[in-house]
Amino acid sequence: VPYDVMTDTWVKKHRLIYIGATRHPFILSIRDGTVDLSAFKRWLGQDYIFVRAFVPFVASVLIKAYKKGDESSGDMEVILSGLGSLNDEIAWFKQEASKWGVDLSQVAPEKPTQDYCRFLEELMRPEVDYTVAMAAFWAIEAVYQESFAHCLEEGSKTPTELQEACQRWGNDGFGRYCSSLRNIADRQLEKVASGSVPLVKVSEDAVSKAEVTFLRVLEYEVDFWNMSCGTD
Ligand code: HMH
Repeated sequence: VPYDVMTDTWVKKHRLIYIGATRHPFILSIRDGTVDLSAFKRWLGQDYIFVRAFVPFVASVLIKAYKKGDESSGDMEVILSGLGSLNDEIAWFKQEASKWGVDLSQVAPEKPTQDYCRFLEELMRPEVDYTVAMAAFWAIEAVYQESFAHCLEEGSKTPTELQEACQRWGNDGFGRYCSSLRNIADRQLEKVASGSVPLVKVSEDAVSKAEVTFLRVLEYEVDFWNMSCGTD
């Protein structure tokens, strides 16, 4: 019987909140074509602010991967490709904002955006374990991948003008990138859980910290969608 990797265990154990983050009413409204366009514009402006804060977070994960000194793992290449897509993403946000008449220089971060960005800043600290940071990184990307892929599935009625946005995170390439992040996180969790790295006590602590961090990501994602809907 194949056993679950740690991230599978978490997703099963915290299934309700996971569904809450990946099948949120905002996403369901995009999928069924009833989305309020003012909600989409609000999401666009706030997510631009989030993505700008996400870049230094990903850079901090890259530094942790480098410091680990395991060149053969390929972790740095995966993370670096993520930074590359974020470069495209920022350009896309600017282009999309001008298409919708959203002036990004005038968008102020709302409370859920501020809180989420502050959480990212905490995770950037050098004391934060690579395993914990990788678990957060995977969860953040996976929520968007699963959410937007749902809007592109057979039978969805996503409006044409929103399909490009859904493609950004819902495409197969992004799905494979999320699987790579997940594999890195699971390999790290497996290593620390089995005590195959030194300082077993500290490492076990990293596993529970990583799980708590995963849960916090899901909560921040739900708050972010709620804000976009205007239901926060
Ligand atoms: C809020 N979560 C939020 N924004 C994003 N762009 C992603 C995740 C994925 O990059």
